[in-house]
Amino acid sequence: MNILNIEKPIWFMRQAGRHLPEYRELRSKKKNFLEFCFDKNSIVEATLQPIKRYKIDCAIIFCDILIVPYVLGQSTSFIKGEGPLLESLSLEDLTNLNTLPQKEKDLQNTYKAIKEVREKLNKNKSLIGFCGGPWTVACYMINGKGDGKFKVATEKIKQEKTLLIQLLDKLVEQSVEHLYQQYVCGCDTLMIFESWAGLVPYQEYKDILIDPVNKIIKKLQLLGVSAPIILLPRGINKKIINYIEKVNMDIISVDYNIDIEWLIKNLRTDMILQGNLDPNIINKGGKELENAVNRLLKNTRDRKHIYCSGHGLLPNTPIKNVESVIEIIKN
Ligand code: 1CP
Repeated sequence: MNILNIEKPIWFMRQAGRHLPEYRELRSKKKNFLEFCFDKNSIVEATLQPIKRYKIDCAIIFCDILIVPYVLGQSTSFIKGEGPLLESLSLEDLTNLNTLPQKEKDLQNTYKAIKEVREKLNKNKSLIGFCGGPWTVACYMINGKGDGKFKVATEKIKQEKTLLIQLLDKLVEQSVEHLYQQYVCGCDTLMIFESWAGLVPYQEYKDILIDPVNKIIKKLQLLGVSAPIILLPRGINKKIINYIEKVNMDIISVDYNIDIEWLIKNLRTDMILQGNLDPNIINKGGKELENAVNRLLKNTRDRKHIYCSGHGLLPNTPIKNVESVIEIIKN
């Protein structure tokens, strides 16, 4: 069932992996992350683990936004304790990459896993497929690693914008293909993580953030995809109002730096929001967490809202804190 048809949906970003002991146990059976990420049985199990543990309404397929550069043939690895590391290539070389059939075969396991998860998952629960926003994926491809600043990538906006847009266009095509396959295999809701939107200067929003994502949405519509599309433009603060006006997503995911009370007051009432619980507060728990959840419930009581964290759960988040968020919202 897609997320919009669930009465009061609740899930957490990065609910699979990281904070769950059963995930760490499962993960320890495979040497490296990519091996795990393309193993059908591991994907099925990791995707379903949070659903088995918590009374949540959505499963998000276990994958990563960086499988797109991997499939394009940019050598990609995940270093324990450090994160992703991508082969150093010039922007021109990146724009000339083409899907490698051998690597595409790995992705077939993800699609097979989606079919199996859909069979195993209760029909009343949503299955979310996802990809990274073109800009966010380009940040990692150009920079080679995640350092939170992506200076090399942001400089390209000024220095080599034409080439950068060519790369974004390539990523649009790849993202459409990947999201479409996830949809065909059983994902009823799709999400685009534009995690590094906040690094783009406002005057460049149209070319770097808005047009590429709109192209993805438009192409999916032309392919007959009816799944609602959730978009997370992380870190753009008050510019989110303008962004929402220009981008054709169905649901806007609101990060935890945005004051949702302010947003609701300043936004048209028919826009569906998701978020925006602070993962740091979920991590801390106690009275502060209780207050935060109650504040969110109060602010969203007159509208359709998808209850979710404003960004990924932290690796050391206690299980009982996640349970207490669900408990307060469900009751
Ligand atoms: O060995 C391991 O277990 C590696 C840790 C890990 C995991 C569990 C990585 C490497 N990716 C994932 C899975 C993942 N990634 C999921 C599905 C499972 C879940 O629910 O946790 C999802 C939805 C993602 C999405 C993702 N990957 C984003 C977008 C969301 C966000 O957090 O902003 C981003 C930016 C990535 C890149 C990435 N992959 C892995 C890491 C450590 C990172 C972040 C690198 C950085 O800090 O810049």
